[in-house]
Parts: sequence; structure tokens; C-alpha cells
Amino acid sequence: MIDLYTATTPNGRKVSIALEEMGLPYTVHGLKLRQLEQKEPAFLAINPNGRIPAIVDRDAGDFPVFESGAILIYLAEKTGLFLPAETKAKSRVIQWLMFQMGGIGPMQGQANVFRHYFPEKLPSVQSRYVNECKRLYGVMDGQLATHDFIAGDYSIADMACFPWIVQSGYSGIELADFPNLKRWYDVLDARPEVQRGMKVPEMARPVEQIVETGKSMVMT
Ligand SMILES: N[C@@H](CCC(=O)N[C@@H](CS)C(=O)NCC(=O)O)C(=O)O
Repeated sequence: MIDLYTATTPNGRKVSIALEEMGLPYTVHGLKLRQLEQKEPAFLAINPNGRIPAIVDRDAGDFPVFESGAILIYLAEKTGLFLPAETKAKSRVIQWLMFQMGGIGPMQGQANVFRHYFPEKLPSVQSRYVNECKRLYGVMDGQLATHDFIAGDYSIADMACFPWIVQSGYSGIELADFPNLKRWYDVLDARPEVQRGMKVPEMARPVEQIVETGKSMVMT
């Protein structure tokens, strides 16, 4: 059994999508980020960085894993699914996973902060992050012009990117400007496992803390 510590954010949902796709049984612990449950000592013992997601593998001596990309690799290696064993194919998946972890995630996260939460309106800063996101979306769109999925076959790299692309409109990006990415998005969006993973954790917060963004709900 896997314990999943998560919240209603893209980084959390990468992991619930992967757990659903891999058919692994898991228990969800939804953390209230606004109440700083992720900074509690009990959670810091699992993730010293004090952020979601994190997992504890109860079948592996209560082994804790933090950082969503590391969690996806751990789960893929545990199950032998969605990460090829062959060195070059595996490298391709990890390259695109790192592209998401170091690019799409941080840049789109900052775009959201400066567009929606930061007290001052700083147009040049907003443009900086939104434009960098558009550039990264263009890179994905180019890759998907010649590939069905981001790294060849469907993999943990796709699972890592999807919950961020779901939020494109909220981040000031028009998905229709990236037709190959939109085609890929529609394929993933139709998968029942992805749909189930995107619903984790169930909403447990007052509605005024939540912004409706198309099919996904994100924290304000
Ligand atoms: N690189 C980390 C980022 C994790 C992260 O930023 N988590 C956010 C939610 S998506 C969080 O826990 N924010 C609350 C906080 O920083 O206290 C990962 O991919 O796991």
C-alpha cells in the first residue's frame, strides 16, 4: 500500500494519475496548504522540503519519497510500467520528465503566482513567465508533431505534463495555439485513469478558495 500526501494542485495530481495508471492501491491524505499542514513536523519527516506531493511506500519498509518527478520514477521502477528499461528509451522519458520538472512546472507556477496571487501587478514579470511558458509549450508542440506521446510511448513524462497543460488558460496561454499539444491533451483527457487521478484529492475546502478553470480546479 502507498500513502499519498497531496493537494488539489498539478504536482499532486501527477502522482495520483500515475497511481491510477499503474493500478497501485493507495491511501490519500489531502493536506490543507493554506493551513500550512505541509509544514507540520510529522509531514516534514516525510518531505523535509515541506511541499506536496510525497508518498510513503508501506510495502518497502515505510520508504518515503518526495519531489514529484522522483516519485514518478520510483513508482515506474516499482511496477515496471511507463518507463522503458532500455537505456536510450529510458533516457528519452527522463529527459522530458526533467523538462517538465525544471521548465513547465516552475515557469507556469510563477506565471500563476504573478498573474493571480502576488499583491502587486507587475506586467513585465507576468509577461516574462507567460512568454517562457509559451516557448516551452512550443517545444512540446514541436515534439508532438512527430510523436504520439512526449517521449515516444505513453509514459510518466506525459503524466507529469498533463496536469499543468490542464491549467493553460488559467496561466494566460491559449492551448488552441498549439495544435499538436491540444491533440495530445484530448487523448490523455479521455483516459479514465487520468480522469480519476485528476479528481484526487476530493475537494475539501470552501468554494471561495477555489477557481474553476475548465475541467480542473486549482488553488487560488
Ligand atoms: N518540485 C516540487 C514542487 C512541489 C510544490 O511546489 N508543491 C506545491 C504545490 S504544487 C506546494 O506544496 N506548495 C505549498 C508550499 O510551498 O508550502 C515537486 O515537483 O514535487
